Amino acid sequence: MGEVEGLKAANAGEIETLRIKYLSKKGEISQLMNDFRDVPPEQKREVGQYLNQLKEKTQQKINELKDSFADADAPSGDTDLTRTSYPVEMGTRHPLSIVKKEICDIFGRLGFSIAEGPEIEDDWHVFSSLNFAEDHPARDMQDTFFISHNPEIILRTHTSSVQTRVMEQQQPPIRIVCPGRVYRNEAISYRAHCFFHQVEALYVDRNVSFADLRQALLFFAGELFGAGTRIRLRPSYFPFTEPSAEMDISCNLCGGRGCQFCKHTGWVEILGCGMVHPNVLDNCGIDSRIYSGYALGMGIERVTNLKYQVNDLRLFSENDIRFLRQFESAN
Ligand code: 2U9
Repeated sequence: MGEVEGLKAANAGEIETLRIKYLSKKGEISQLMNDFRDVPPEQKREVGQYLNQLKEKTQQKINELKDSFADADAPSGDTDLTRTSYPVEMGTRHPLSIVKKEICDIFGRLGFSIAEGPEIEDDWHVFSSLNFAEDHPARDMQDTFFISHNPEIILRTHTSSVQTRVMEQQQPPIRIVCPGRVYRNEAISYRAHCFFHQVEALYVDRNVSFADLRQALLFFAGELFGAGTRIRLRPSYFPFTEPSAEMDISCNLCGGRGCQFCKHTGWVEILGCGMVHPNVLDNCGIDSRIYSGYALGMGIERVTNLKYQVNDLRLFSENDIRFLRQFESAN
């Protein structure tokens, strides 16, 4: 039993009862405060002082009572040590984080290490060093978010800028995987967003060939989508790779027979890739007469959509726990 000058309480619950009785909005002291307006003017000063002191002292005594029970670690008579604890809700990893880690781990097994860089970038690292022509549409304000024009500071539109930074600072062999958020000036819909996430990989060394790229891609597809996943490479164009290709995987929903998901082709597009353009190597201080390299890039949202059949991009950034909880078992 705790007692402080007339106020007694046997436990924390009783202290709260006292607090409510005296100090809550409808408590006795608050009532007195309300009646204060009827006090004649000549007594207001004295009664006011008295009321304030009464309120302060009561609060102080209640605090002292609380302190006298504060040794909560020592179990008192009314502590039930057998009572079950409150359930602690476990959080889950975000689906994009799950897939990003899976992709990076696969490249990790091929000897790639992770490299990261700034999201706010300059024109050189995002466009010029990567062989984008002066009038390339990606440089346009309609496609890229500008922070300033002179000097040109932008939000990166791909993580390739991380690779250009690494190449400027390091001579081959370079074997890096670059995950990160990128920004594009797009209207938000179920299939486009103004930011999304990429993983890109870069391997530069002597004698790196397209055959090395193809073998790495085959390994990657089998690890991410299951053994037996087939790949096909279609010719494509990117300013920073030559030759360039897009990779499809055999549809893992219908096993390649054709379904709505793969638009009855048996194949789904998954990433872009190619041999690093010699201009890009030279721009970053790597001698393209000695070294060659391959690079590839993919959108994490796209891979996640394919793996988990998510059909609205906006779900990834809305933080609706009914959506996020569905990935508990994938953690
Ligand atoms: C350096 C040189 C070359 C990275 C590459 C792609 C192909 C590609 C897209 C996939 C879908 C972007 O997320 S997406 O919209 N990317 O197709 N990316 S090759 O090539 C590089 C990177 C860095 C220095």
